[in-house]
Amino acid sequence: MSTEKTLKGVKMHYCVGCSHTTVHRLIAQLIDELNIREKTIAAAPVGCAVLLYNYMNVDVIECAHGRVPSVMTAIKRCLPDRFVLAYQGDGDLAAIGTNETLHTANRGENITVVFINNAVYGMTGGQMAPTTLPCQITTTTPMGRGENYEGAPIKVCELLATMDGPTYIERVAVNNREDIKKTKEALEKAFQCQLDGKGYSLVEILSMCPTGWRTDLKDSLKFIDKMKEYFPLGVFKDVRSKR
Ligand SMILES: Cc1ncc(C[n+]2csc(CCOP(=O)(O)OP(=O)(O)O)c2C)c(N)n1
Repeated sequence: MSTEKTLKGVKMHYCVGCSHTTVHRLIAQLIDELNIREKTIAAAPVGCAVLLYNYMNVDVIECAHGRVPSVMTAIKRCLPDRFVLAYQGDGDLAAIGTNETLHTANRGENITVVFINNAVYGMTGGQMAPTTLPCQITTTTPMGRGENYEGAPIKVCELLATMDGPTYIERVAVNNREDIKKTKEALEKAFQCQLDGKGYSLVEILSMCPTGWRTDLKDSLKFIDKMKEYFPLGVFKDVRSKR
């Protein structure tokens, strides 16, 4: 095994306060700690993390918007010994890719999904996402998201936990040191779930997007607390001991 580190020493393009940076770092640390760099294939989504391959020293495949779970299903089935990591935003996973997400989870594919919930479409300018909070102002909901018109936010963990297929589903956040620690622990459980051949795992991470939210860093941290009221943190499904 090479001793080369997973995180490349290059400047990232993400905005100040964006949580993609933190999550990339946690993932890269874990890949190094678990010594799986050479067997990892990551999927980059369409969204702000589209340039993931610039930052991680692993094989990365670029997928069409929302199609990450289907591409990763194919890769894992053809190369079952590889560690397959799906990385997706909320627009990618829960809007254009809802269908793929539901069926991949329902089939219990042995893949790991990292789901970045920042409550907006970041890359395209802060439009409403399926996870945008009620009353939240975005560029496409200038009066605030109205539940009667735009519908209520989709709770992905709760939804997937109703299915028999998934093995491990947890929601975490990265807005303070304690939550970042818990996020790493959740990611490790999800990674190990796949490495042990136990099936589908998903970790949803409540993430900051100060640019898309039009907030400063202080208010962005407060907004995560608001997100936690609607999207409670915790484990929604864990049947690892039964598989
Ligand atoms: C088929 C297709 N439809 C729409 C787009 C435009 N598009 C690019 S990124 C994006 C949304 C990304 O939002 P999200 O998945 O939440 O990721 P984030 O940028 O917030 O990290 C959209 C709609 C596209 N590239 N391809």
